[in-house]
Amino acid sequence: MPGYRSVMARTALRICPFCEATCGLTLNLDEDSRVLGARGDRDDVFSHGFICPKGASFAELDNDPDRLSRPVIRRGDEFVEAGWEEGLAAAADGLAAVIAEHGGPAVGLYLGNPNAHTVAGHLHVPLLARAIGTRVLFSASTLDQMPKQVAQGHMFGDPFAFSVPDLDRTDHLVIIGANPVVSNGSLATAADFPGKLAALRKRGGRLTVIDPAATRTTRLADTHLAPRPGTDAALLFGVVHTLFDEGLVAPDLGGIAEHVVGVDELRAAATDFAPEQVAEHCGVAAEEIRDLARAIAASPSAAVYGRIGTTTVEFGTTGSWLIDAINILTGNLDRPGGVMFPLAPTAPTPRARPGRDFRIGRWHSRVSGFPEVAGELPATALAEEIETPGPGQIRALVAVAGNPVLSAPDGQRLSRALEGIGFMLAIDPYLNETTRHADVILPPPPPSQSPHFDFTLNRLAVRASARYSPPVRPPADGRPDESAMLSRITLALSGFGVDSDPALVDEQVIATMLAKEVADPTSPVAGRDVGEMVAMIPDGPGYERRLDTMLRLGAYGDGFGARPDGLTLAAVKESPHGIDLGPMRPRLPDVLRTATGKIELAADALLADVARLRASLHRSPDDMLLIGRRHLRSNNSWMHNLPALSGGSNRCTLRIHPDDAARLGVDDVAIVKGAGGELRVAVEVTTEIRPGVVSLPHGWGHDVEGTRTSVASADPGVNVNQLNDGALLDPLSGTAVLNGVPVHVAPV
Ligand SMILES: Nc1nc2c(c(=O)[nH]1)N[C@H]1C(S)=C(S)[C@@H](COP(=O)(O)OP(=O)(O)OC[C@H]3O[C@@H](n4cnc5c(=O)[nH]c(N)nc54)[C@H](O)[C@@H]3O)O[C@H]1N2
Ligand SMILES: Nc1nc2c(c(=O)[nH]1)N[C@H]1C(S)=C(S)[C@@H](COP(=O)(O)OP(=O)(O)OC[C@H]3O[C@@H](n4cnc5c(=O)[nH]c(N)nc54)[C@H](O)[C@@H]3O)O[C@H]1N2
Ligand code: SF4
Ligand SMILES: [Mo]
Repeated sequence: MPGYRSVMARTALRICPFCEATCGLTLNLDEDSRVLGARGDRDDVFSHGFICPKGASFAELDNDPDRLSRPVIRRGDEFVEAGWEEGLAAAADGLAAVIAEHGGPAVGLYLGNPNAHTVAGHLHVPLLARAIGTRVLFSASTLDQMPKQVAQGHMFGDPFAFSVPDLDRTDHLVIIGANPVVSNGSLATAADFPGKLAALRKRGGRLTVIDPAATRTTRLADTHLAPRPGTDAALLFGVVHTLFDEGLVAPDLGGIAEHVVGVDELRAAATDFAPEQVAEHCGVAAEEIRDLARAIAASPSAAVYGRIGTTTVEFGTTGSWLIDAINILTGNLDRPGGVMFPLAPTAPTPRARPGRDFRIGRWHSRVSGFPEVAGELPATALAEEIETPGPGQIRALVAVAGNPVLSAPDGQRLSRALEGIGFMLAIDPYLNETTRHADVILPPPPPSQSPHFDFTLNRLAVRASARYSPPVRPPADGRPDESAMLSRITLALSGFGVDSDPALVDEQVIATMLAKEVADPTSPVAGRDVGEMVAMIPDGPGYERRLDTMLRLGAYGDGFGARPDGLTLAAVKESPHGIDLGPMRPRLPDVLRTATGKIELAADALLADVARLRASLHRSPDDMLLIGRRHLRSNNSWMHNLPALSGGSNRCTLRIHPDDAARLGVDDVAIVKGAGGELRVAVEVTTEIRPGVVSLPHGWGHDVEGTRTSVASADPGVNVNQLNDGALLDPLSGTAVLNGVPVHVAPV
């Protein structure tokens, strides 16, 4: 900062909220607790000092002068700053007016990616949705991992029963459609992914990567297969076929056969997918597919792990299903070195509960009739639900931590829809491509002034730990934290004043949670007195009191004194570098929630979609297929405003193979056309991509009017999702096809 001389006064520990790796950071603070810098915390029990360029830019992000520090309210074409009371009242009144006239279901919610990282996103957003009285919910999940959740729902009975690769112990890691050396891992929370891949090699293990592009991760691989985008499900069926065909299925499925049904049905479904039948379609030799099956089966342990390149595709759910089917058939589910089910510190104490078959379509979207999936509607349906008149039309939107104008297909259409919406509330620190359409923006405090606990990512962690970071200082000048903001709007919509104490919301939740527990004979606190337990929770902000309650009732918890050595928030606070809770442990059958209590290896809903995959084998290939990529110094759409992370090469360029570039006659600039629009883009000719495929990163296109992101706007890039009209979905999960999108590439 010009003219600002800061001297480091102290340090504070804080878990990094910028990606799924959850690294422990040490922040350098000045005497006003302003963040001066960040480094990896070597004593952190989970991350042991690892840090990446994004974490290292913590100070810039925290102090970004473009961050909003006060509410802004739209007055005509302008935003004006307002005080907190006024901003919160405007938010609550705007929503209340729409609810009064059109009902709660006229309010839609869009929840973006950082909700998986914030305390408020986990604890307080669901309560706001309930107070509004809406289930018209959209999120980044249907631009991301929903197919895996649906597959898990059908197989394990619980869409949140995440199977995670045991990175620290596996002998053979098979990575499909992920680039964790750059992304730092996703749906596999592990700090220092590069170090874990090096350790795998050092212990004599093997790495196979399946990706149409050459990446920093494929460079470390023993074997790299480069299929045509969107064909992984067929390739994986080729592997399943080979396992049966060559007698490679593990005896007794590695010891879990008693928990599995559907082996014969899966064998039958794989009949038509012999490697020889899928090879040409996938662009991978049949012998390579057979070798992959043999190598997985022959490894003492193996973990097949799929990410974005396997989910945001036409057959995303089928691919996610087959990944775990291979893990199961080769005896690698629920055993060390294979894929396992993490047990988070806030997960309830495991106990037998009756199951029910997972179903989608408990309700449907109004315009296109898309089935609800895990309580959500497809993000690609948001614009039409706002645009289309009639009963149930979305009249108001609450967008929390999301930028769908850039992250979802056809942002121009969504922008137009948002221009005409009755009321929009954004809870977001930036005035960006999406929030510029809001009537009220409420900015949460910077990360250093927010608490951090990984409710969501602990469920995906390759090793269990309990770590909590309180805010390094509370926000000043009466500024509410994000939890308080949400709670106060929740209270206002529930008939209390917007100036009510936000803790009321949390106390109500705690009372309800404990009442349910004491009534459950299998609970560690069965039959206890609720009031006595409430009195045991230390004073503090509502989110801390709820966290303490969850930890104490949880799998590692003290059961409110029943297990004196167990976890409490106080104990976690006494260990600021975290408490290690050990490697993943086998969890079958406790984790299963299907009606049969078994793993459904061939659920009807999954089998029903196989015909569509079979038909795709005979489609004539498209001219060019577009895929995405990520950059180490970028994070979806919202970190392009930090000087330390901007500039450099290979940012928002179209990667294309030299053969294609020559054939199509493109050199430094090209026109790319897709169903949703066309873009003029800088070209990067490289052999690091398969012929027939081009790649562009997402989250760019910061050249629209009316935003306040000065650094990002100066180097805006193009919005890849404008090429996509959103018509292509994985029908089982409502997830947008963002990889393997047909495009035309031509010279300017
Ligand atoms: N073509 C293509 N499109 C993609 C993808 C792709 O691979 N290719 N990837 C998809 C994936 S995986 C995802 S997850 C989505 C992401 O989609 P979104 O979640 O819609 O977009 P983000 O860019 O992550 O936007 C995050 C927003 O949260 C705000 N924010 C940051 N911190 C906080 C906070 O603490 N509190 C609040 N309230 N707000 C905060 C930021 O300012 C920003 O506006 O994009 C998807 N879109
Ligand atoms: N630096 C950085 N880190 C991030 C993010 C970021 O934007 N920047 N975003 C975060 C988020 S929200 C997420 S969800 C994670 C995602 O984490 P990852 O899934 O690891 O993300 P990507 O780096 O996009 O890797 C996807 C890979 O899939 C390949 N691919 C594309 N299509 C196909 C296909 O059809 N088949 C196969 N087999 N491969 C394909 C691409 O070439 C690419 O290398 O990253 C998180 N971490
Ligand atoms: S890897 Fe992820 S969690 Fe770790 S420092 Fe980087 S952004 Fe933060
Ligand atoms: Mo994501």
